[in-house]
Parts: sequence; C-alpha cells; structure tokens
Amino acid sequence: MNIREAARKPTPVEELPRPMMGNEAIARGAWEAGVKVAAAYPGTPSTEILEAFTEYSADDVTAQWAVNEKVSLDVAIGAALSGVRAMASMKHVGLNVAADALMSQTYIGAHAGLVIVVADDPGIHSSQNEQDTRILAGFANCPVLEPSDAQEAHDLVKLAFDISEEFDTPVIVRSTTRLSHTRSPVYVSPRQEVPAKAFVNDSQKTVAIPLNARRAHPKLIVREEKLRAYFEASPLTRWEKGETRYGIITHGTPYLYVKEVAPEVSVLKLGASYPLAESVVRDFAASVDRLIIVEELEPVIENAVKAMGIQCEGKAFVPRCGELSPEILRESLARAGLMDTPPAPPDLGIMPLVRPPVLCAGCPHTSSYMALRAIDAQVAGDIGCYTLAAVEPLRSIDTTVCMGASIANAVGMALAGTSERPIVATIGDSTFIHSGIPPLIDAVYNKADITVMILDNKITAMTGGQDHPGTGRTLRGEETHQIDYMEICRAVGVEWLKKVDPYDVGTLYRTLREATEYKGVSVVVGERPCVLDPVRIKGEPLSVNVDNCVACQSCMNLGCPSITWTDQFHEGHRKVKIDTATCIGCTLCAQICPSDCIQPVNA
Ligand SMILES: Cc1ncc(C[n+]2csc(CCOP(=O)(O)OP(=O)(O)O)c2C)c(N)n1
Repeated sequence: MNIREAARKPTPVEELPRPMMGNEAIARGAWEAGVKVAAAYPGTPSTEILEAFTEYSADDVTAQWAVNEKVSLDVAIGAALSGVRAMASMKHVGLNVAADALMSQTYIGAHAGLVIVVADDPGIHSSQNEQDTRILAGFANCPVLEPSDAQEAHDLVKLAFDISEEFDTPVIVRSTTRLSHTRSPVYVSPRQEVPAKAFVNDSQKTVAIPLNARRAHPKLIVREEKLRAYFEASPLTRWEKGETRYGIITHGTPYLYVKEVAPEVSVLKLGASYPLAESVVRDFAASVDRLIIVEELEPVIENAVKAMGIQCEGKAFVPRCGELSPEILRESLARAGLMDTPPAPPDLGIMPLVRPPVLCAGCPHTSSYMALRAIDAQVAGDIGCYTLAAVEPLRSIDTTVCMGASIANAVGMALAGTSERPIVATIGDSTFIHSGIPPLIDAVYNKADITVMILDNKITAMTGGQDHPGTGRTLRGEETHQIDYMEICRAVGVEWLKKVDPYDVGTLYRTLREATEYKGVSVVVGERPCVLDPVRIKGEPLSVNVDNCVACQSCMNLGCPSITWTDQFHEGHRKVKIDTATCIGCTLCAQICPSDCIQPVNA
C-alpha cells in the first residue's frame, strides 16, 4: 500500500482527478480531514492555502487572516485544545515569528489535530532568505511530513491530522514554492466530519510553567521515539528497489527529480523527514554500494544519517543553496562520478531580456521614496512592495532586515548617533499591523528621535492583495472594524502626526521635511490605495508634449514603467514619452516636470 492508498479514505467519489495547485490541494486535504479552524498570515508561497478555504462553506471551516503568523498559530492552538481540528499556514520566515508558540506547544501537545503548513522558498523566488524549516522543526521536536506533488500534499495533510491526534503533537507539513505553485492531478474525497472533543481541561498539560514543562520534556522525547517507530513502519517511508551500484535517499520535490534523472537506481523516499525512520535507513544503506542523499537546502537528512554512523555523501556534490532541478541533479551526480557529464545546452545566441521588478505605474509608494531621497533621509526599510525602492532609480532604502524591523532599526540608528541625515523608518500598512506597533511603542517610550512613515495603500499588496485589519474586510469579504492608524499612533503617545496623500507631491515633501525636523517620534501616514486593488485603478492617461520636453529626465527618477525613451534628443539628451496603455494618470510625473510638458491625453 502506498501513501496515497493509506491516506485516501473513504473511496474517492470522483473517478477523475482534478488539476490542483499544491496550495489548493493542501486546503482540500485539510477540509476533507474535517478541519474546523484555519488561520494564516499571507506570505509567498503559502498565501493561496487560506484563500482556497473560501471555496468551502463557512459552516464547515472558519478560515481567517491573522495579523501575523504567531497569532495564526496561537488561534489554531486554542481551537485544537478546545477539541476541533485546526491548521495554521505560513511561509518559512513566518515560522520564525510563530516559533515561540511552536517551541512550547510541542511540549503541550495537540489534543485535537493541529497541523502547521510551512512553505519554504528554495531559490529565494520571493523571500528575504532560504532557511530550511526542517531545522526549526527538529529544534522544536515537531514531526515533519514532506509531500512531493499536489496529490501527496492533499493526502499528507489528511494524514498529518491523524498523526497529530494519535501522537498528541503538532505536525508540520512542509511545502516548497515548486510544490505550492505547481498544478497536478489530485483525486479528492468527501469531507469527513470529525466530532468535536471536549476542551482539554488538564492544566498540568496545558499550562507551560516550569513544573509542567519539566514533566513534559522527557515525554516529548519518548514521543519522538514512538513517531520514529511509526514512520519506520509507515508507507510514508517508501523503498523503491532498483540498481544498487548507488542508492539515493530523498524527500519532497527532489524525489521527482531523482526519478527523472536516475530512474534505475534504488531510492528511499522519506515522506517524513523528522524524526528519521532510522531502521529503514540502516537497511537501505546496507543494500547499496554507495549512499547518496539528495535534499534541497540544508544537509538535514545527511547529518542525521552520518550521526547514525553511516557513511553517505550529499552536499559534497548537491548544492546547498538554491532550488534543485533535474539539470542540477544531473550535474551533481556527474560530479560524484555516477553519470556522464550532461552536454552543455546549445548556445542559441540570444539572451532573454533582463526585466528587474519595478513598482507599478502609479504606485503611491513611488513619490514617498522620491521625497525621502530628496531630503537625504537615512531610511530603515521594511518588507513589502515598497522594498523595490531600494534599487535604482529610487535607491532610497538603506536597510531591510525582516518584517517589522524598520522602526526599531531606526531607533538603533538614531541611538548610534553616527549619521547627520534624518533617520526615517518606512513601513507598509499590513507590516505595521503585523509587527510594527510594539516597536513604535518602544520608540515613543524611549524618546527616540525618528520619523516613521506608514505607507497605507489599504492592502497587503506584495502577496497579491489580501485584506487585513486596516482594510475593514475579512478573508470572506465581510465588513469588520477598520483600524485607524492615526488613532493607534495617538494612543501610544505619538505627538507629531500627519496624514498626507502621496499623489500630492508638494505637500508630501513639505510634510516629510517638517516631520524630520521635529525632535522626537513623528509619524507621517501616506494614504492612497494600491493601483491594483481591489480593482485596477485607471484614470485618464498622460502624454508628453515632445516639442516642449527639454530632456531633463526628472520624470525618469520615478522609475515609472510607463515612461520610456524616445529617439528624439534635446542638447544631446534623450527625450521621453509615456505609454498611454499602461499609464494610470497618477500625475506624479506631471507634478515634478519642470517644463510643464506632461498633460492628460485629452487636455
Ligand atoms: C514573517 C514574514 N511573513 C510574511 C512575509 C511575506 N510578506 C512580505 S511583505 C508582506 C506585507 C506587505 O504588505 P504591506 O506592508 O501592506 O506593503 P505593500 O506590499 O502593500 O506595499 C508580506 C505578507 C514575510 N516576508 N515575512
């Protein structure tokens, strides 16, 4: 019996599989498993998991955006301890935010099923690092299941709920960008209603005080051994017999690359990478002449196998950074002398156009960063679409560390006293709610001398436009209380506070200059909705009167993708034009044009 047969219960009602993205399959699997509560904070590549729950009835599952990942996990924990199946989903760096809860919850247990889906981003397609969740999971003694495709993602999420309840532990299901965002066929089943249990009602178990934690820690280690025995006997650990000249232990999506590149060799597929199915690994190792570990990112399996005293090779040939692919695996196995070096791809003599990511035409963040550059601010940035202002032509962000870091980074910069420039923290609305409020309190409390600019575009734009408490709408589009940033700032003691429209360039410049001249914490809220959400905003486009253009190229400093070069010159400098199909008529370029040559098309 393979994993699919083990996990697929009852018999599927649909004979034909549905094409599903990994993230949709994860939500479907959770829904089928009877999940009652699902919470998440958006983050690529995990965002669509929670969004997919809107396909299902709110009577089946309450799915909601949390303000950050820790809150999402805490909500799921509360629900599981209250007796219903619950899930939190997040991107890999989200688990850092939720780690405090995870580290104690593995001591406490799950009661009803508690599943945490974490989507890693090998290759850093859309993240600030490429950390490997398996390390944090091992650190927390939390079992990890690793699907290879959408069907397994669906099946393993269901199985994860069963494991969680049977072993009384949270279970992590680890996805990656490739799996989360790839569509493949999935056989689905009906929902299984799981009766709610009573609230756990055992404070010795659920109150993490030293006395209880001291008792829980040894139990956690016993549980790890039970889980190991379970994975050793489980179809999750699949030995596919083949040639034994060398054998490969692998996991997750790399399994698919192994089957493509070396279909003839013996493979041990680990559907659970923590704890390791030790006895099977030993038998497998003894059955092959050379043991190769093919894993994406860190040598987690390799180190565990070596710690068992078994000789194996992995990261000596397989890259530790970046995403694997069949091509990279072929090169790795060639480096190990296990196959011929693949021929170099033919030189087609053409290079794909290099297109760096840019802020959208009309993005309200653009003028804020132009203004900050103009006043020569030292800018502690944060994470969001606006991070693109770190590169040319806006090039006005000096640091970006992680979500919510900007304000406290600015406090530190001001304390260091090494800069003559005004210190400004810039932070998006969603990020401010995620983790910007405590550092603002800290700044006021410690009498910092900084300016904070909240870039309120009324959406979580970076991850595709999710609602949050500042939009006044829930995941399912219902109206709810809408946060007022001015009120929050006043409540924490900010005394210099102004709201501006980033499309009003003159007022924006003046306000930022005044704010930075203030001694203490000043806050500027730049309020203007994202041009892409909820519907693409499009006003009357602008055009350049080329005859009047003096080629000063000031408008080019906006980095607006609608402004392009012409073949005409003025005193040796190239003139510009506006692509009216993409221009949304924000007028930022017209406002900064010194020769007044930019006007609405129909003016
Ligand atoms: C801990 C963590 N969670 C989630 C993300 C993914 N992420 C990056 S920026 C961002 C929020 C962006 O929204 P906002 O601050 O409103 O800025 P915008 O993109 O709208 O300009 C999110 C959710 C992340 N990088 N780190």
